[in-house]
Amino acid sequence: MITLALSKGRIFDETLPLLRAAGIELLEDPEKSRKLILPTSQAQLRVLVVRATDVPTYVQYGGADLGITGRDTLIEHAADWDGSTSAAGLYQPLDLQIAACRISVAVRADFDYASAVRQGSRLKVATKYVAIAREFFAAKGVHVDLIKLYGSMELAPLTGLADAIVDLVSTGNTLRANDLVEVEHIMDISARLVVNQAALKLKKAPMRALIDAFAGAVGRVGVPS
Ligand code: PRT
Ligand code: MG
Repeated sequence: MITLALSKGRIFDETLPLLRAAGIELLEDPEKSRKLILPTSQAQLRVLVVRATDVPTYVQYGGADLGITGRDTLIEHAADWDGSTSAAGLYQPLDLQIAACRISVAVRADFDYASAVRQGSRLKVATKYVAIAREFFAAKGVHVDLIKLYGSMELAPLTGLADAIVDLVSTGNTLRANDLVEVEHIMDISARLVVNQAALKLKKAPMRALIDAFAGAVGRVGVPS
């Protein structure tokens, strides 16, 4: 049996066409079913429905053989794990080119970011992506106080909680709707296939076949969101 960890929401929606292109159908609709382990049209493959931020953990410890998760989530997971940017036991063979976005710094339209950075002021930065933000501002030599949030980051500059946020941006509509402007593009993000290294050794043939099926599906479906 091979176990694939997925999270509901954005990544799930964009993964379904990839699975289909790889010849795999879910036998139950995860939006309707309360089951957290879903059978697929391939008897030897099942899907685990986990929280997005838990995907790397399941794969790292072997609770799942593979998983699909954002590069953002992978980097933060690795930093929590050992301070690195690549968690032990996690092999990352494939950029699936789905759930594409970027991670950026945004501020209120009336905040003079360039001057604040030039004058060496201490910047208050709110984010869910503490490791990515810390590394980015350290490399620029900008002093920051990081404030960890779990959602609705856009509120932080509007309420005076922070000067800036580090968050995912795709269309930019959310920033615009909240009178925020993007002032730095930190990195591009997309969903990655991650694989447990021990599982790859122990179940070599079926795991390789599945990874190859995903690789082929990316070529066929691979229109970035
Ligand atoms: O809610 P939970 O904590 O369980 O998980 P989650 O919120 O991390 O899951 P989900 O499904 O919302 O997102 C999972 C992954 O999708 C992220 O880790 C990214 O890798 C990827 N992704 C791609 C995005 C976006 N694009 C995106 N635009 N995740 C979130 N957003 C949000 C962004 O945070 C902002 O609030 O959408 C808003 C901006 O969108 P625009 O189009 O207005 O710019
Ligand atoms: Mg969410």
